[in-house]
Amino acid sequence: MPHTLRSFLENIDNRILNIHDEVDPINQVGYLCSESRHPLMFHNLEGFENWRLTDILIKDRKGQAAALGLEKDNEVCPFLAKQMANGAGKSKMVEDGPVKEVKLIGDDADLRKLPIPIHSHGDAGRYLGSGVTITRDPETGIRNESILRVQLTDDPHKAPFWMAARHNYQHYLKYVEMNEPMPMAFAIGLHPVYEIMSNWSGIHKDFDELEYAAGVLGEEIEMVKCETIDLEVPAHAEIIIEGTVHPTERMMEGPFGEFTNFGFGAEGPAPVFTCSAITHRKDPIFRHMQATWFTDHQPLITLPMEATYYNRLRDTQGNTNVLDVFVPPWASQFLMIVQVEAKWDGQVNDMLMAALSGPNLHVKTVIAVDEDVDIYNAEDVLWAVSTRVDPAQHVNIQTDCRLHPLDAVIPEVGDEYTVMRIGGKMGIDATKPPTWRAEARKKFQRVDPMGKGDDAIAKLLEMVRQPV
Ligand SMILES: [Mn+2]
Repeated sequence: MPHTLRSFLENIDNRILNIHDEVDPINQVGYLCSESRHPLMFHNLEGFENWRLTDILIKDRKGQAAALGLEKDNEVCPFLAKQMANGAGKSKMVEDGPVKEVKLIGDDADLRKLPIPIHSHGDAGRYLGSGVTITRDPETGIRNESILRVQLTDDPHKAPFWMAARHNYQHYLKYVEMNEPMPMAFAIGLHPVYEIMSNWSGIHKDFDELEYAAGVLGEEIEMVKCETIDLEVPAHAEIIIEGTVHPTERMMEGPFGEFTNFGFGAEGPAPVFTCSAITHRKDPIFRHMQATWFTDHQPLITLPMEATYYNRLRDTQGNTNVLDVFVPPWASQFLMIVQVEAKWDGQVNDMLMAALSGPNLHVKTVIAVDEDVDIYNAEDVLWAVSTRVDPAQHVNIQTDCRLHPLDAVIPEVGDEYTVMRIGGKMGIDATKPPTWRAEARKKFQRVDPMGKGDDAIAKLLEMVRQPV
């Protein structure tokens, strides 16, 4: 059985909060998703009969572990890193698939009829933030996927979108050069591993992100031909939106509340998607991704980042004992915490520089901590920063680096289609002296409260730890 959104929902069935009350998806879903600690399924969408909407599937390590078929939280990053190091899988063409059960072509393909929410107060309109965006390189024939933000308008078929500087953008520039419309499709509602890997930013000369995800899952992904454009899309998606992007057409796009928690930073004239077909399942589930603070939006991007950096940083100086990497969702993806056990002096600083110049533009601050610090716990990490850092020795600041286009505090440099920013990056070494200087390292050993390790007090321990 292929890995689909539905197979994943079945796996986490006992964790899903099913909401049968009527909810207005356009105006009410955003806050509910943003506040939820549970995977959500809305069964009763006002104005959208027959549709369901789901979100908050992989917000925490528990959901991520479920997507990867794992038991423990701290297996997530090392496991994904290992699967990614094994390389990409394959895709195969099939004649038909469930996503073709309903076909809306031409005038019937009205984007406004999908239960696409408004994410935040101040947004320019309803936004599709959960479409895996598919384009193909006109020279190499290799597809690319990413997840872009797409704004609905009063026109049923026109949707300006923000062309972030990713591989899809490079395809677009080639079509602009040829002065031809670019075929583009959005796949909504896939198994989360396909959504996660669509946000991977590495180089891929002979495979695409969907095939990479198929490798992680150990399957071949089945693709079907589009109805109105020359492109292949996942056969088991819930919804496919097909269309083209004209090389010179522009509409105003934004503002849009982003993962930074700001609504500004990339708004302006933007390329326009013209929808020519929508296909979907008979009883479609709209997979939403709410773009505000600490929702699925963050881990969708940070998971492949964490795994990529885990592999990359272990390679520093040929062999660095990196234990885990965490890009905390509460820090809007710009901060990375690396848990490491360094053997030699200088090893942590080299590793920090490798982290600061990695494949993702997000990483602005990197904090290195030891094996005795819980990297998922902000208080513990800040304890290490507070007690194991001499700012004069252990903070490394670089200038004139390229940073994420949505990092609004960083100065902007001009470009016609997208936003570029140049500014500083910082590495903080909050680790103890390395293991080869055992005496110096000992001074930074944490003390344990008396009684720790005594099984006789386990029950009392549970009691005192209860939230008030
Ligand atoms: Mn790519």
